[in-house]
Amino acid sequence: MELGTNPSIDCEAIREVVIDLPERAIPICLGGEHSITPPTVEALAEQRDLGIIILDAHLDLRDEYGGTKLSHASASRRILELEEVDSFASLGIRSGSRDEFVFAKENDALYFTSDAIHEKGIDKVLDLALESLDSERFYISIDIDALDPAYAPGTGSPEPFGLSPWDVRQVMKRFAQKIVGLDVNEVNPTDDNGQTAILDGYLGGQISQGVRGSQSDGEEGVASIAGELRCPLDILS
Ligand SMILES: [Mn+2]
Repeated sequence: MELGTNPSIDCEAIREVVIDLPERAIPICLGGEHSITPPTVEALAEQRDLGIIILDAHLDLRDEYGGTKLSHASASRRILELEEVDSFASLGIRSGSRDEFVFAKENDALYFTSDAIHEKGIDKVLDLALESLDSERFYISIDIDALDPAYAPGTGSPEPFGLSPWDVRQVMKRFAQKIVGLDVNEVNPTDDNGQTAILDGYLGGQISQGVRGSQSDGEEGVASIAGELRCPLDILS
């Protein structure tokens, strides 16, 4: 489906489409704004227990932004308000207002900074996250600005000192067998020289093939994620 520019209409349209999907379907949503995530999560959470993993430079915990509660800057806040969601973590955080950090602390919103991922390594941080998240199935939302702007400059609010593509690929590999939905958002072609679009295509397209493969073929499918992403390097060598 293609969306317009009115968030309230679009959010309802997304919710209606996702809630009608068969349970075995894995919705993959390409944004567009990060405001595509809350209605997708809401629809999926009504059907099953699921944890939420957000990759983002920003906390997105503002109650409203730009005069709307459906802003990209409020995406995580809207998700945390859903009664069905009690398992949530965001990774790659390096930006937020004082109020957002206070809200996170007061509401036990789990987040890991990009500094923590750089210092501990992504696998250690994922171990810590999984210890706290009591879910078997996960929805993963990738705000492309979670990545360092050196890798993904084509986005509206770039923040330096971000994640590497290897970090993000490792998240996908660790969760491949548990993913029930995925989105990649906040890609802005007007600020891009093509490299952000390439990552967007890999994350939303090729990795989704690996996710599908991993859930139907077991470990072999998980390996296929790395296999497909290695292809360009294989060609170079
Ligand atoms: Mn962001």
